[in-house]
Amino acid sequence: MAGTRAQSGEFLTTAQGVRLPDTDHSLKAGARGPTLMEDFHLREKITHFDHERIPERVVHARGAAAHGTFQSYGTAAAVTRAGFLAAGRTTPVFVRFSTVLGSRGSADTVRDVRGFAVKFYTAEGNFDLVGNNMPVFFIQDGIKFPDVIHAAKPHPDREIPQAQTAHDTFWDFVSRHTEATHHVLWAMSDRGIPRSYRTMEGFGVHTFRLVNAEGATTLVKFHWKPVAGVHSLVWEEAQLAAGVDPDFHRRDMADAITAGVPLEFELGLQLLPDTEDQTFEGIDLLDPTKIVPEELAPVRLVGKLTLDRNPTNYFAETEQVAFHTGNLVPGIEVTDDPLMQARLFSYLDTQLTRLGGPNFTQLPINCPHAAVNDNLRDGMHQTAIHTGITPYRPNGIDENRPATASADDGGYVPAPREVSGAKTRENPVSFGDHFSQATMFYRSLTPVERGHIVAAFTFELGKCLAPDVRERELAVLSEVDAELCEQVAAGLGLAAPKGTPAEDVVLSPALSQVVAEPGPVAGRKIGVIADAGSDLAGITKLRKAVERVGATLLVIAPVGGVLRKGRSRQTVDRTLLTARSVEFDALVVAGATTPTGDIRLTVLLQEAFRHCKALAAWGDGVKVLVAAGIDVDSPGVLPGDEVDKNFAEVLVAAVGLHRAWERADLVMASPV
Ligand code: HDE
Repeated sequence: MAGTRAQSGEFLTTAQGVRLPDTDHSLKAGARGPTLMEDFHLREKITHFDHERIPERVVHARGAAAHGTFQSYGTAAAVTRAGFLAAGRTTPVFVRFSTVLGSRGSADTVRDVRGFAVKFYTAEGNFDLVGNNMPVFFIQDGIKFPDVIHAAKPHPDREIPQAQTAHDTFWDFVSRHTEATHHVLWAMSDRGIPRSYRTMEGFGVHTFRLVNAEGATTLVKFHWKPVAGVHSLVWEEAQLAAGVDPDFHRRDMADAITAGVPLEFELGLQLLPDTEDQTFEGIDLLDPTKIVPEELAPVRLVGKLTLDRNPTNYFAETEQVAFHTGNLVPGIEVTDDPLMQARLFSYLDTQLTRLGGPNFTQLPINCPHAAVNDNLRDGMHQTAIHTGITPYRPNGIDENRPATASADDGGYVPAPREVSGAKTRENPVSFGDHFSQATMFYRSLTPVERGHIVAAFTFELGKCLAPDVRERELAVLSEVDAELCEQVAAGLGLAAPKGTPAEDVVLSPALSQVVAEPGPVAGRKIGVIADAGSDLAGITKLRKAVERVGATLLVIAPVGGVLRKGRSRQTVDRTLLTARSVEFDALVVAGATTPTGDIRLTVLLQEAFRHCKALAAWGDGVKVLVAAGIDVDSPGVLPGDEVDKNFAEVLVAAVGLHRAWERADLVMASPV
């Protein structure tokens, strides 16, 4: 087997299987002499190393992935004949999350769109749902993709800045290309800086077409709903994390899976009638800059995705996985969305460069679990040893095998559709509305979320050097919402232009991610600050309580090692040198902890306070909060006497609310 071959046997060998006595010294003419050309081991070792890298993805280069399963509820069986959505089916999956703009080694927490690509290894062949964590896109026609990406990537002269849109060329482009406005609003919202891959929604973006067993069609938008709720970082936290832990999201996912806390998402469908004009309630379903509000078309849950196994090898799996929007199974079809149509070409094409030829489907991670019997032959990196002499049809020598499959045999037979039209390069008129849904998105959010959008625009445009770029984007914002435009303009010290934003938009409260009731806390991290004098038995009690709900407790102490008190022991996970508040969803000071007067402790607590995270302390630990300048009467600050059931419950509920947003006005830097 290709996957295991390189690591079989007891001894270190060459690639040819010859056992090696020494891999640390090259073969030389004398200890101080020149290296000999005949050293085949040296040449093989260096040659292979020289070629270890493949081109990174032109977009979505930075990513992390996990294996898992998709369990169908069977609730979609009436609308699609896709076998993996039938009742009782479990399908293996591989999911890769990514940022879009950054290079492979860039930071996870930058402001960007996140990729959410799912490969279902179904019994009918691979189905790839190559989505994002935002439901709309910057462009309506795939022919513009090189333009938007060239504008968003680092400037070509100096290759600056890395992994972000806060620079002139991006804003130059989107301020002139106003169909991007809705997506830009999403990118500037909290959705651009997710807390974790487990707290992101996912979207297929385009409208797809489902076909059922009788041939009836339904249009559909795919959604992934995170069981953990939708939560984000705050901007300062995202910036800090990019330096403190550039692997923030991939570490979070891998650690949680290792700890037995899988990532969970439910697949949801918005079902829309397949009408002649392919619109719904006036919304053009072929326009990828538009959503269908959930209030108009509910998201029906049809199955659950559980990611519970880390890849064994990053390169072999996460790097070499090749997604393709054209990997479809019977019962799921594409529509004429011109963005999607271009993608159908791009995803196959890009692998030829990235994976070095046409045989990448033979890589273990890309191999379908369904039987493969194609007539594709030869090419770079062919690993199969095909038998027979008839890779063509029709053939008589092999009785015309392999046979073609009818729909009844499970063949992919598209639903027949009339297509006609004069050749033209133009958009339908309905694609001309660039602002109304951006307005809907902005106004549907809570004040704190709107404040984050204002701050994000003010930050990003503040990084643009060309005055006309800032002014033109303000003109765009004036068409979205006057308050938004005025606040950003004030932050930039510019006059706010007057626009004509839509006044009558119907809001969609489902777009907000602020919760009123505590949600699940599985996968969250709670840091407990302690020292040798602390109530270590209390920490044990708290650990049990938070682990019961799937969260992790980490002990932070002035120095490393093990804290001991009486019969209690606590291993130190982080020290004041290695801990930074961004790693934790809540901080707790253990009872009887002595304030160290260490500025790093003050910074740790103050940062968590600024970022509206839950802060708790019991017993004398409360004094540590006070010494760090924390007002213990503030919302989300939870002093207690000891670790009892109530203390733990109140803490878990506060983490479940994600943030004490009531504190936001007090502590978050205002954009203006
Ligand atoms: Fe992609 N996109 N894309 N994209 N995309 C790629 O394929 C492309 C678009 C998305 O984890 C590339 O194998 C074009 C929308 C994800 O491996 C490339 C257009 C959405 C990933 C490509 C789009 C996406 C990619 C780069 C406009 C959300 C990462 C490497 C017509 C619905 C998949 C690769 C992974 C990757 C092209 C637009 C999502 C070059 C031409 C819209 C999640 O083929």
